[in-house]
Amino acid sequence: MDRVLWKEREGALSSAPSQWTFSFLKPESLRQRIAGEVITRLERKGLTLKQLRLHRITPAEAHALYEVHKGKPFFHELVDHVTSGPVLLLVLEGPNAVETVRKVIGGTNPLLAEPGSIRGDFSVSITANVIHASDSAENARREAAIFFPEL
Ligand code: FUP
Repeated sequence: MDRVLWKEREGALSSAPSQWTFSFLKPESLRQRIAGEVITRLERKGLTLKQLRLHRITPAEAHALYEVHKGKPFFHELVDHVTSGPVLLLVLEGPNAVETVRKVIGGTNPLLAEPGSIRGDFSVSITANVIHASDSAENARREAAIFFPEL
């Protein structure tokens, strides 16, 4: 991108309110070695990495993270999956970060996720759908606090 276009884009982005959100790359992203590409897509959309940590999610953390899904038929499979290997925890900051990240990621179900979105391009399973991102600012605070209590 040339300098003028870059400056215009930065200007347009900076007029939206800045916000942060929580996300993590699920174990299959690291197994498939697509972590760098996923992060690049988020950065290209104007998001800045504020925190980044390789982590093995414990069953207790997974239960806290997905507490709204307790009792649903997929709950145990989901907990088993996110605890099955290292994940990459992220805190991302940028204009309308919660909404922007959700848009870049795409829909939950890989069959319905938009082509061009991260899940639309990389995910093959509803549980192993490459990346998680908070769906509201309130949930971002709650979820980030599980892994980054200092925030
Ligand atoms: P999302 O916010 O897009 O990750 O989606 P949800 O909050 O609806 O789902 C949370 C997690 O449960 C996702 F990783 C997908 C998983 N899930 C299943 O494994 N099976 C289902 O039928 C629905 C969701």
